[in-house]
Amino acid sequence: MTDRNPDQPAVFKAISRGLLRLAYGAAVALLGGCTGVQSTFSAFGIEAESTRALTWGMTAAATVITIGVLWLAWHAARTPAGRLDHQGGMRVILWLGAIGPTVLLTALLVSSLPKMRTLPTGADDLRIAVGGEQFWWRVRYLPAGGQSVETANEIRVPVGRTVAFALSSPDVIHSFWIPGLAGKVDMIPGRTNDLVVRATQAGVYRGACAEFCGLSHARMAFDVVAMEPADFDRWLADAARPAAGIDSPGRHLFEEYGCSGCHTIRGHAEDSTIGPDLTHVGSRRSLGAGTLPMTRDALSRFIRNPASVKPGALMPSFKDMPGKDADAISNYLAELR
Ligand code: HEC
Ligand SMILES: [Cu+2]
Repeated sequence: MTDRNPDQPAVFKAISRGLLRLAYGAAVALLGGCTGVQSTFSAFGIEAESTRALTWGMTAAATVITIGVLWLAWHAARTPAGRLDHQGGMRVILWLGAIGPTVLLTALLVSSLPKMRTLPTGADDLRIAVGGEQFWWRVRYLPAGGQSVETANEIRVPVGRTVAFALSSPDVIHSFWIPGLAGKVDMIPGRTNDLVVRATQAGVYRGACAEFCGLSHARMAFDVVAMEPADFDRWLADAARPAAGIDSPGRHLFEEYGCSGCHTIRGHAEDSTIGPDLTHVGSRRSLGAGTLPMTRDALSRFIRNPASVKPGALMPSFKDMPGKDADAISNYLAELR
């Protein structure tokens, strides 16, 4: 090592001040995105909770290691020439370059292996089949011993019970992701992937498609409602019922415009399952897979021109439909609760 440079401490101070500011700025920017309905950090399921714990653990370890290495560099640069020898350097490499990482990575592997096991499921557990479609979600509840119930674009789960999702796709690859509940699982045409979860906290969260699947991939989200088990049972029993006996102009227009050629409204129109089931569409929190809030205005807008809010949506537009017809249909659909 050459003679100590008298300017070095000033340079180091400037560098460390710069690094601190950078770290602070990055932390503020990053942590700002860490809360909310669609965040791994707002965990409401045991899988996401253990992922979060692992993330914090790894972040803490990385911070300690970074500070240690910076300290070592600082120490080496400040030590007068001749005081550091080759053997000391080799010892540092042996401990910090070989033994340390081996111990650390082994500990990390051992502690994360149990978390990678899927939860055990029993015959009594609720199964929910979810199909990723361009660009919406077909959701079928298959309660043990009960009748199956089809809905769309919203998923409800009971808190504290094990739920097994069966994930598939009829068209392209989608990815099912509820960040607060569990990791992503791909939905692949021709096969069924399982995802077993257990929610720990009631609340309203959000999931999204996490694999580019076409023009409106970014408009393919869904609301996730974790409910107390008794509330969930009541809700599922309600959802299983056919639509109420409404007799409004909108109901006839729904037939006349051919909407029933693609949509099922159980009890009113049972023709087709090409598009989302609309039996209780009015009770959903959002419209068009998380694209718009569920209001009558949004319904009218969506019906006349789906592509204006969802480019590439596989529902034809009804641009020539008079506004009053669209409103009548919207009123009818909003009443389907
Ligand atoms: C050719 C089939 C087809 C026809 C006909 C059709 N739709 Fe659709 N509809 C779809 C598809 C596919 C979607 C899903 C679009 C998306 O979100 O990407 C959809 C979505 C919807 C939604 C949103 C559902 C939700 O869960 O948010 C409503 C409401 C709707 N359609 C109403 C209608 C009405 C009213 C008509 C008749 C005027 C109609 N549709 C005609 C295929 C069709
Ligand atoms: Cu998708």
